[in-house]
Amino acid sequence: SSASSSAASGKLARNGEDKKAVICIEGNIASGKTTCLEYFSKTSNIEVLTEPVSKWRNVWGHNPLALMYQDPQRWGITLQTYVQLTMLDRHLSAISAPIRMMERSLFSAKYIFVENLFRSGKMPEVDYAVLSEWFNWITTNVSIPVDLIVYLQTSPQTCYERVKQRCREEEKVIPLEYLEAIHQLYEDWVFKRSSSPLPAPVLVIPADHDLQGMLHQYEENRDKILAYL
Ligand code: DCP
Repeated sequence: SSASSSAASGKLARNGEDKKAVICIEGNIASGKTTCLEYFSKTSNIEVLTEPVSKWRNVWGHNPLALMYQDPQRWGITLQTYVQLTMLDRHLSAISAPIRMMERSLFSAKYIFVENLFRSGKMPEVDYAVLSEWFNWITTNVSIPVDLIVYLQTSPQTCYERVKQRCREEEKVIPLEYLEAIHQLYEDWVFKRSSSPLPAPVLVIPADHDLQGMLHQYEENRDKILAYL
């Protein structure tokens, strides 16, 4: 974003440090974000942060991810409050390479997942209000620079098949309609100006291909991604 790049050039002017770039990999559940990050982790100068999903499955011995899927009305806010904290922690952690790639962001957690719970009637308005106030406070008071969003664009059907294939226990209850709703929110966010604000420009990568096809996509887009920064 222009705000983050001017902040970065200000930093450059003050202490001669090089600008560090942050890329967020975004996409539906099982769109292949982890594979993408694995591919780029082999590139020098890029540090890769995976999503803190293991934390969402175990906080003090509790599994808020599983609880959310079992009863979103009751546990949606519990999971999403913790997701917001863990994403904020990721965004604010010290960057050790010129380029950081991370899985999802504080922004998609709010604009896609919290939004979906609320719009589908699975989150009480008071929970949505409290999460929104937290989110607004954070984004007003803390600088969260993002330079590029890479959107792995899939069909909900592809994600549905991948979710079934990988058999993550918590996700066994996910119906196709859930993936369709997440898909629609992502599409609106990326392509519709009237939707939630984008923190950075977006590069779209078609992601319905099989593993070999995807590795080929990443190879082809590698220079494009690096050229953005
Ligand atoms: N999740 C959620 N709310 C969020 C973020 C994630 O409910 N704000 C859920 C969706 C998934 C699980 O957490 O069930 C893991 O999320 P991802 O889809 O990001 O992780 P994957 O491992 O599925 O990514 P990929 O398969 O693309 O590598």
